[in-house]
Amino acid sequence: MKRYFIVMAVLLSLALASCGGGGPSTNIDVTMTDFQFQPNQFTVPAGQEISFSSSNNGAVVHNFVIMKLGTSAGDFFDEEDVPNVYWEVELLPGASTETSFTAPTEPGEYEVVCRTEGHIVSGMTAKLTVVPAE
Ligand SMILES: [Cu+2]
Repeated sequence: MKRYFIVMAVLLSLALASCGGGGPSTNIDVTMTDFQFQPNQFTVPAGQEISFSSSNNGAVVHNFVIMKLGTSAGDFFDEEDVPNVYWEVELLPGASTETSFTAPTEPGEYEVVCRTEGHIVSGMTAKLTVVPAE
């Protein structure tokens, strides 16, 4: 019985840690649906290698596109936004990926969007906060 409580305590602390207080993490785990990122806020340390895992649970193609600092795709992602992409990954419906990218070196708030037509206005946006590395 005592062991049971210890296990529960460990699980609870892990759950609390994963809910995060907005602390930086080198892991991003995001689910894409029609038309949301879940979760839609991420905090990462500047310049670090970030493990990125994601799955598309929706019925259409989705993308996770990080815009460069100070840029925004606006309501519609088009050709003029392409040079402002910092990093992106595309997932077909039902697909998943495990990859990684290097976080931007400059701290700040970065816009994340899905560049599939019409998805930004449908609410498929997120925020990536880059904080100075410890
Ligand atoms: Cu999308």
